[in-house]
Amino acid sequence: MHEMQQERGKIREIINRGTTFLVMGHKSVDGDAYGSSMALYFYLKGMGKVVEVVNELPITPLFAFLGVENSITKDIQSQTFDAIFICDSGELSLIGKYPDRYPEIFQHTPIINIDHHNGNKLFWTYNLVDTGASSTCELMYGLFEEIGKDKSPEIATLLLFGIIRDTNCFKNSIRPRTFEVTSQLIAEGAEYEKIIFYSYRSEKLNYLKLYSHILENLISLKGWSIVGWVITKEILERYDIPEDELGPQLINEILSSIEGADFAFLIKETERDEKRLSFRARRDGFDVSRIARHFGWGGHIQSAGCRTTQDLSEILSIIETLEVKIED
Ligand SMILES: [Mn+2]
Repeated sequence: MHEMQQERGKIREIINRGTTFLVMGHKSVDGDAYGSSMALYFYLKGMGKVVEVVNELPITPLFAFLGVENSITKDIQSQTFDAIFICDSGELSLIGKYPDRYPEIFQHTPIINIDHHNGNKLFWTYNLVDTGASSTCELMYGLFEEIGKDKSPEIATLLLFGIIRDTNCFKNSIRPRTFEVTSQLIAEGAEYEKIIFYSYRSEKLNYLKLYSHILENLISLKGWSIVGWVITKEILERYDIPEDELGPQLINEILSSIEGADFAFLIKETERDEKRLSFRARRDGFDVSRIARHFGWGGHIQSAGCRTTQDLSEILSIIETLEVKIED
């Protein structure tokens, strides 16, 4: 904890002294990566800094309800920055091709990593990394506290959005600090009800029909101890669902709620010849990040993801045979 405090102090100094910053989260941005990087973007702008926020992939329209001006660009405009912030990603490979496309910038700029993923390599210039945190947004709150400038209700909403999405509405990875931060954010004007309404009470009818299809076509491995489902392009077309709108909700709300299952998986075919895999443990004692790490990616004990170009049958066999039960 003392080290975290020191690191926050150093980052505060860099922010106070610098003028130009680059902010990014992992590509295929989720609520936490979006909330933390956009909150940081607005916070730094509010301090009079010049800030760019980038992502390779388009942001899902599902985040539009937040009403945040879309400031995310695909390309980096400036040549130099005082620091690069990488939010919610413990690996350089997850932020896309920026280090390859802009080697000058990445070789000569301090990188500040704010993250909570297991397996973070801590090889950044500054590491505000706490794997016990619910979300990167929870850690971002601590950094803003350290800096001490007031947050707008818009920033508070972005941070709360990340916390709610990463904890799946306070079901996973929570600790007392999560609720302290949540309480403060609501006091600062975060729109709790709006986040809940649009995240959990706005299911479209075609999605509910898809859920019925899923339940009819579940894949079960090892009896019913592992359950999952494969999203193909054909299914997405049949139910008229954009590819980027489907993923976490399905596995959180449907697959990992099935009685008797230890963990659940979701395999999604993407545009390229690649598959996106998500895993959720249904209960304690199972570390699904082991499977994601097998494919060279990572995540948390209860919730992890990865990408692979391997065949479906190979993937299923790995999921079935890899040991994820945590030994006592
Ligand atoms: Mn996160």
